[in-house]
Amino acid sequence: MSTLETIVATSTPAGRSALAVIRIDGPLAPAIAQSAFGRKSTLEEKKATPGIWRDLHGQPVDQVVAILWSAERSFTNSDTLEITAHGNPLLVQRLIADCLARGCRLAEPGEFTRRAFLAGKIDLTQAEAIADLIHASSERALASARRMLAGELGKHVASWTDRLLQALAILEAHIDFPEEDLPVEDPNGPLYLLNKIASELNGYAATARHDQTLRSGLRLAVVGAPNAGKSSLLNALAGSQRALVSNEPGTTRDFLEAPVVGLPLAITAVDTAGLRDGGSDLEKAGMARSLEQARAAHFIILVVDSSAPSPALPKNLLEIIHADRAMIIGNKSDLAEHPSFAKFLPDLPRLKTCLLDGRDAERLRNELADTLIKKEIAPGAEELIVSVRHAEALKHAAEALSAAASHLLPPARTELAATRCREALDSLGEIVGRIDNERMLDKLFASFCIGK
Ligand SMILES: Nc1nc2c(ncn2[C@@H]2O[C@H](COP(=O)(O)OP(=O)(O)OP(=O)(O)O)[C@@H](O)[C@H]2O)c(=O)[nH]1
Ligand SMILES: [Mg+2]
Repeated sequence: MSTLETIVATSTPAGRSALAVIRIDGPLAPAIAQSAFGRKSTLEEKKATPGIWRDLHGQPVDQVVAILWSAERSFTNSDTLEITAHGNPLLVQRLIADCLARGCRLAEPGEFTRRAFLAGKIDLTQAEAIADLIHASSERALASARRMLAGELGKHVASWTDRLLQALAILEAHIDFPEEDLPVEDPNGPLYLLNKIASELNGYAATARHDQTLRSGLRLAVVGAPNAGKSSLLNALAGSQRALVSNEPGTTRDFLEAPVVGLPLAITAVDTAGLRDGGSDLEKAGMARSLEQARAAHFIILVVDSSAPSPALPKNLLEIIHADRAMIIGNKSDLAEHPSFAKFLPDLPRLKTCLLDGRDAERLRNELADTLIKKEIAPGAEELIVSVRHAEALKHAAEALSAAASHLLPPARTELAATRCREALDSLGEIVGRIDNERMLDKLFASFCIGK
């Protein structure tokens, strides 16, 4: 008899919905199914079975569809019962209460996934990817989570581990037979191998700079002189008439935000008050906010009326505009270009647009996305993004391997090198969860939803 407890939770969000899914996981699941359904034989495995759920007192609770998974085939490696009920919170509450009365306890956040991990069905990177998949708020975040869930990082870790074990075997042979020289010059020898793996690990660790971007998205500040077309640009990015547009300079007084549509990234664009010298106290307060937004943004779009003399922008704006995190939109391309435009901040990437209507909106979005990727502010489609937790372990492993490599240079201290290699192996093991650290697992799974 298994000592595992049987847990229960609703896997769908609280509130009213067409359907609600309740999961029961553990050794009591088949017996609960049988008793609640009042059938003589157990439910047929993996088959959706409709029936009336009756509580312990024989009272009907709801008409449900149940699917039973045996331990061998379930996600968690223990017997699982999935019930699809009507999505009324009262019904869900009664079903859960009945499961508790039948010996279940409420599941902790992420406990189903934790069971799958502890049973070895998935590694830790895949467990984390399930939470990321649920919380992803852009196509790119979804794609990255999907690749993680498919075990891509886990496969890399397995390959680094194999190659490292090969190098370690050579080092250990040398410790046992020190009279034989270490093949330090050999391009397939341990020195080259350790340096090569260290550089691969650092390469993957560097992708974590995009981890936060994928989780929280990017903020884009739209700044420039009054009347340049900032609000028209925000509307083009948002795909709706979010901001007021008028030929009166100083239309936008306060900043306003809108999500950028049509891109695989989660980007919030912020329209701001036009910046110029002077103005009323109210305008000045608006301009101070524009600068604040520009400072806090991941990227700045400086909108310029390309048909007019270049604007005299405040010094404190120019100070924060750098080619690595800003671009110029030369707007009003339907009008003749003013000769000063070509010479205005020539180091910045630029794009000319006409924002009178939607004609340039798509080109604008695509160019913006390309620039963000080129400037490494957003991840490209082909990148696997590791999390900050993965990156720390990768960097730690890479440091240990570089140290190991330096111990192999004459006079070789092979034992020290071998120790550092083992340290690197431990760090790689942490990524996929080959560790015995309950506290770390508690913290990690606590960020999951209940019912996952
Ligand atoms: N000819 C031309 N006019 C444009 C273009 N884009 C915007 N405008 C016009 O320029 C004026 C100012 O546009 P807005 O988008 O309100 O400019 P803004 O930079 O937000 O202005 P403030 O909020 O006042 O700082 C409006 O009359 C727009 O119709 C363009 O590409 N060509
Ligand atoms: Mg405006």
